[in-house]
Amino acid sequence: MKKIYFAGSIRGGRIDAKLYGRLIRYMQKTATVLTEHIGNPHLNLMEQGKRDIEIYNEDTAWLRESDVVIAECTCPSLGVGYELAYAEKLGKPCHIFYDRSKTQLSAMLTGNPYFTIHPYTEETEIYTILDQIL
Ligand code: 6IA
Repeated sequence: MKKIYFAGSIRGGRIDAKLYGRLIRYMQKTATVLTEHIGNPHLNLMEQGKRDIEIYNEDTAWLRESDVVIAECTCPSLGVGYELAYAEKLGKPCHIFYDRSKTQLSAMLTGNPYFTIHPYTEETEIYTILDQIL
């Protein structure tokens, strides 16, 4: 099974947390998602259980272990942008999804031909493309 690093906003804002959860559950039917916590709508942003240095070390290790990176970028997140640049340096395939009716993606992503970018208008379009990726 392919190992997926799914990236979505955490401190950038949790407005799309439920969408992340649906995407993760869909991918888990045919792949291993290393970052399933991203879709947890109850993730407590104030919780100090894990130190940031541990989060960074764990996430960068998962990025190295992953076969493909899938990012939902409708809600802008510095962490997701950083992860995408990190994944590019590792040569991991990167697929970026965003709702074209809600946001304009950063030129630092759209201007980089390394990334495969999938603008969508309906959530159902994402699942069709995920089937091709997985
Ligand atoms: O800048 P952001 O927080 O929006 O960055 C989101 C991205 O960074 C996600 O794709 C995650 O892979 C990673 N990330 C950021 N915070 C965490 C985290 N925090 N746990 C795991 N990965 C994270 C736990 C909750 C924390 C706020 C206490």
